[in-house]
Amino acid sequence: MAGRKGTLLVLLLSAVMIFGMSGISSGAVYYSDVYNAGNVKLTFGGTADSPQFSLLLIGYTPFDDLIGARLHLRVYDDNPGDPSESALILATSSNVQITTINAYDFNGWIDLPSSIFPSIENDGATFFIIRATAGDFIFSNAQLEGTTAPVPEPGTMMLLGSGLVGLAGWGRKKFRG
Ligand SMILES: [Ca+2]
Ligand SMILES: [Ca+2]
Repeated sequence: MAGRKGTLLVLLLSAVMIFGMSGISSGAVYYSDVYNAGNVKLTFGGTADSPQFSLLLIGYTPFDDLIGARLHLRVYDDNPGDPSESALILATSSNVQITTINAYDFNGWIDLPSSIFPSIENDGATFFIIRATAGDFIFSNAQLEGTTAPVPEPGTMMLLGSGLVGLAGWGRKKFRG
C-alpha cells in the first residue's frame, strides 16, 4: 500500500515538474488599431447620436479560442459641469447590449461578455455602437483587446506521456523491489 501511494506521489510530482518546465504556449493578447472617432459630439436624441465602428484584432488567427475580450473607450463631457451624461454600448455583430457607462469622463476598459466572442472569433473583427442615452458628450476613441487560450504544444504532450510511462515503471521497481 505504501508503495502504491509512493508511486502516485512520484507521478503527481513529475507531472507538475514536466508541465512546469516545458512548453504550454501561453495565450496571446491581440489589440486592434485605435479607432479614432474624431472627437464626435454625441447628443441624446440628436441625429449623429450613435456612431457604429468596427475593430479588427491585428495578427489574430480566425477561430482561435478567446478566453477574454475588452473594449477600451474614451468619452468626456462637452461642457464640464453638466449634471448627467450616459452612453449605451452595443455589439451590433452579435446584437448584444454590453453595458451603460457614465459618459461624463470615461477612459478605461470594459469587459465584453462571452456571447460576443463568436463574432470576434470568426474573423477577428466585430462592430460596436456607442449611443447617447443622456446629455451631450464627446466620443474620442476606442480599441479592442482579445486574449486567446493557452494551448499545449504537441511536443509537450509527448514528453509528458513518455515521462509518465517511464516514471511509472521506475516507481514500481523502487517501491516493490
Ligand atoms: Ca466578426
Ligand atoms: Ca454635456
